[in-house]
Amino acid sequence: MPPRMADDDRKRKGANPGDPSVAVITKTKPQTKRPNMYRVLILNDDYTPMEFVTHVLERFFSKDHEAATRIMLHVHHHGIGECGIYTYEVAETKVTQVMDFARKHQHPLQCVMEKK
Ligand code: TYC
Repeated sequence: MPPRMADDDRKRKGANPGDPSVAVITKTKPQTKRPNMYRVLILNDDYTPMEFVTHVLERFFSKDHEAATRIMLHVHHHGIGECGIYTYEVAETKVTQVMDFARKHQHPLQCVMEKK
């Protein structure tokens, strides 16, 4: 003799996984993954003119003159500083633009990116 069940349990017993009469509702994962972000940094050196670095920050990182000067002086005093945070391809483009521009003007300014 099968063991006696409560009414609720007996009702639930009817349909089982694999039973074609059972509609399975699958939860789809919300597609809200954030992209990896990359910090673009400039490095200090002894030769690149301060005004050139300030200009680079205005031209390629859309900083106003005050913000650009503040970042340039931070790099001058601390050796390295953040220009902005971007997705991989944007960060890569910024680094290339800065390096090409510095080379064109024969300045040793270095620009790198690092994963956040
Ligand atoms: N140290 C440079 C100078 O005295 C100025 C400078 C600032 C250079 C920031 C690079 O990323 C830099 N002329």
